[in-house]
Amino acid sequence: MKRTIAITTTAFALLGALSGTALAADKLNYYCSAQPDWCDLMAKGFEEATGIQVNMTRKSSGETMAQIKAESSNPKGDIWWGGTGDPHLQAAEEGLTEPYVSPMRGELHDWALSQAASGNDATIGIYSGALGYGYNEEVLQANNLPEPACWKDLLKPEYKGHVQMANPNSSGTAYTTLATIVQLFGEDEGFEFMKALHKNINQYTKSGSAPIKAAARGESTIGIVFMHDAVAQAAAGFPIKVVAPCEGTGYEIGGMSIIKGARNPDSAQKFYDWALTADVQSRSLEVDAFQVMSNKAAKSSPLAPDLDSLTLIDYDFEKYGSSDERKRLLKKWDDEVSVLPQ
Ligand code: S7P
Repeated sequence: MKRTIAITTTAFALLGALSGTALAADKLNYYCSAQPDWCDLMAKGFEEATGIQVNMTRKSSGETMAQIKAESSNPKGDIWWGGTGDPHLQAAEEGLTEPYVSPMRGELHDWALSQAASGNDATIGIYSGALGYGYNEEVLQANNLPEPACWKDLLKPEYKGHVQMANPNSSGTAYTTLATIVQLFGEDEGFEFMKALHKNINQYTKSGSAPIKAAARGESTIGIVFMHDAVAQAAAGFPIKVVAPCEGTGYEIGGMSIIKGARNPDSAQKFYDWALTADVQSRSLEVDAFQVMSNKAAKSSPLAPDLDSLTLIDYDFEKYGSSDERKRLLKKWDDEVSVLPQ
């Protein structure tokens, strides 16, 4: 009797393990840090292309990085797609993501591969876009404000309460802003800039693109965002003017990484290869995502900011994506900028 129970229990355990494997192969826990409609499009597109069931969590870049770190002893995510490259690089350095060399690499721009090299193959570039800002022309006129054209224009006292940006702890866009200003003006002057800018900020949002959405709706005037996110609002018909700051500007290389200890590693690799194809990357235009895509054959929109015509800084991704530097800059911003009265 005891033996029968033992055999039956073993059989059930085996059956459970096998069905667990079979089910696991059909799932993908997908963390997305790009704009929500693009995240949805990718999730549905992958389900349709493969039959693999996708469970999606959408959070900003810094928040996703924090979640992956918090879950590292019991990982729940399989793949992290989208969001600025700096936190992807930090995750790679901290051993939170898994090296993978995709057969799609030959189709990618050099900048996408150099991101992989910086992250020891535990991340890769999927798109690129320049930082800048946008403003609502109608709100600007209604408030008799001059048209800003440079980063330093945003410090003028007349813009008090008119500028919005995200919090660099949660948002990759805002961390790119902080790192850009430090690289453009040097650390001391850069932090003086951030302190002066703080006086004009009406709100630090959680999400990086929220400031330009608020400006589009007339709830704010100027939003510091990636230029492609400002172009998306203009393309949607809002009176948004896009500014490439006169001093020059930084840029992002958006990332994709497989999470270390992924429960569904095969699904994660399938998604990774699929997401690097030209056809899939070209679908970004369906949701007005105007970044430059990493597959050389992906289509681009005539509305997309032309990165070659901009004055871009030589953004040091290795340094500003390193764990120590990112933590140090964010702490300094928390301690010296965010606490100041406005
Ligand atoms: O998809 C648009 C975009 O601006 O969103 C990403 C961004 O990091 C997500 O928002 P957070 O700033 O809140 O992290 C960018 O990578 C991307 O270009």
